[in-house]
Amino acid sequence: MSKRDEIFALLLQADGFFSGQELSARVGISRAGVWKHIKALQAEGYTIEAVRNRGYRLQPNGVRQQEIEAYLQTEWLGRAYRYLPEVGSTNIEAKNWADGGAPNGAVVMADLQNQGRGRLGRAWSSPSGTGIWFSVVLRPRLEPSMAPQISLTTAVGVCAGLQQLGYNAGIKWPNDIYIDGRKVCGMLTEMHGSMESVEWVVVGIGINCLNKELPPEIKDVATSLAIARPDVPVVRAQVAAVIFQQLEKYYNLLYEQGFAEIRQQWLTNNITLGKRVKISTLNETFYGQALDMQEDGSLLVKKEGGDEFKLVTGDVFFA
Ligand code: BT5
Repeated sequence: MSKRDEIFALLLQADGFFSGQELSARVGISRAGVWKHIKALQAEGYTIEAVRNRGYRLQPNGVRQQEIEAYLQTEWLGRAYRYLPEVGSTNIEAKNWADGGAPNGAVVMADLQNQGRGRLGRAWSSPSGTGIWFSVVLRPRLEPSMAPQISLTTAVGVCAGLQQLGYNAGIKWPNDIYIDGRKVCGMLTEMHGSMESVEWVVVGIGINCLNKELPPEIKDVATSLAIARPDVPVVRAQVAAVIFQQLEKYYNLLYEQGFAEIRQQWLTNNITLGKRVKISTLNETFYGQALDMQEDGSLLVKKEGGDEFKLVTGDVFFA
């Protein structure tokens, strides 16, 4: 544990103020050194009061490992955990960690991504102090053709977690999570392996949590937990831990029982089927009605004019 993590852990455990003198003695650095780390934690977005003769008091409003662990009930997902205050993209960090031997279930979490990415190189807005931006390393025993199942399972897990927390979440094909007709969460799945077997899958998940406002370019199509339910206080570490648990549950189910039950859960919670949609693929754009999500994860669409179309990759808009 770094000195900063040690200081953080002591402040987290303290129920109230913790004296600067005792911090310096316990961690084995000068009081000026303690102050330097307090400033750095404040720069990470933590609210830490400093009061003469009383010491420091922390408001745990972040996503460091110790905060997550206070809520975490998983066996394997999120037990190996790396927190980075600022990063380009957690998917890139997780892919590097996966290549370097990260265990199944390892998580990279950031407070701020300055190069957050969506699919097809689109930007993902990930400001500090607002969301949970993380990537999970999975080492499933699956054939590469089953990768879409991982994405759909991820959607089922995140949706279940948000519902458990009291949000009216639903899944838009393939794996966006919506509340009240707006996107609250997106996912980016990347994979590495041979034709026969998957070596690792990195699932990147971004959930808007505390944002009271969203950037102009997405504010009409996106939402956050705080916007969706201003009456519910949002603790990001709790949101993350609940979602880790639901993800673990549904990945276990996928590995143990196959895709059929996951598909049922997806169907139960989807907001896509039966709707009039605009489909945009690399080659064409058309309107139709979403009919079914098939065993291979594709979306069956009845095109306006008659033909059925099997959508494997592309964007779906409600029309
Ligand atoms: C996605 O792409 O929805 C995948 C987003 C994955 C983000 C996570 S965060 C952790 C990990 N690290 C990364 O770098 N990425 C993953 P796509 O379906 O292509 O949607 C992208 C579109 O969503 C953008 O073009 C915007 O219109 C919109 N968008 C951008 N930021 C958003 C946000 N914070 N909330 C809702 N919508 C957003």
